[in-house]
Amino acid sequence: MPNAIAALLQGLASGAVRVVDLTQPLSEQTPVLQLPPPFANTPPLSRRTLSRYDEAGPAWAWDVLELGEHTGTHFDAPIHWISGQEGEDVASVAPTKLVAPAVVIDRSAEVADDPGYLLTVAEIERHEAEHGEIAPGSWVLLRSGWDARAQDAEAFLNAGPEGPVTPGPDVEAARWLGTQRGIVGYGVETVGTDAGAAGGFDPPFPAHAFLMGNGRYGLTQLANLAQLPPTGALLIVAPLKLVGGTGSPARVLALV
Ligand code: 23J
Ligand code: MN
Repeated sequence: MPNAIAALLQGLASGAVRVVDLTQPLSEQTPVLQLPPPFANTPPLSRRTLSRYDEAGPAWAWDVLELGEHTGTHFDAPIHWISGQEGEDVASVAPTKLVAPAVVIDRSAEVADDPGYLLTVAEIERHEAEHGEIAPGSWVLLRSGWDARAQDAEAFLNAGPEGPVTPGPDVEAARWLGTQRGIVGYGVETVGTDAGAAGGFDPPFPAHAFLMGNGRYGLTQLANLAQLPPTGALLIVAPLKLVGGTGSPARVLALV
């Protein structure tokens, strides 16, 4: 296809190809993961002013940021987890992996009934029976409807007496995602790729353990997955090229 880029540009110009922003806005109000003691927690975004068209900078405004690598819509690199500690940091991720097809598993109806919904291997296989086998090199995205809560920290984190109640894969689905289809990674609308209850699973946080341990990536706090088809969208994931980084806030776009 000698004119593939020209065809894409024409599709963008005509509206036949749409750009969907899968990124949540990043502000001081963006909710962050809350781990129980004794674990350290990631800070939300905070900003300090350097200048505002004033004596510190007469014609310019700029700020200094403080935020976690895992604050807001973000990318998890393999070295984020102990199982992937010999793997890639964010800067080492090949750009071809950052432009890849997306498979969307929509379980928003199930999650509406059960916010602690666990995705199982049987459910992934049910999706494959309907939409075809997940192609190697794809992102798998779980559409849960959780993005509707993203502007309300309490509803988004959904902490109950037993800890957070949010959807995610069970242990065997996490193992499957890490090992069975050669996926690039797994992305979600919730604060982490693991279910809220996953700290009590064996292994703890299995999505992190099996994804990172197999060189796969994670994407969290995504928006607008409802606008994606089950297959056929193209994801563009842009984390900072942070040397030694375990993750990075990312702009995530889909071409539909
Ligand atoms: C550290 C420990 C547990 C979790 C996480 C980080 C994340 O969700 C993350 O942002 O990678 S669940
Ligand atoms: Mn993370």
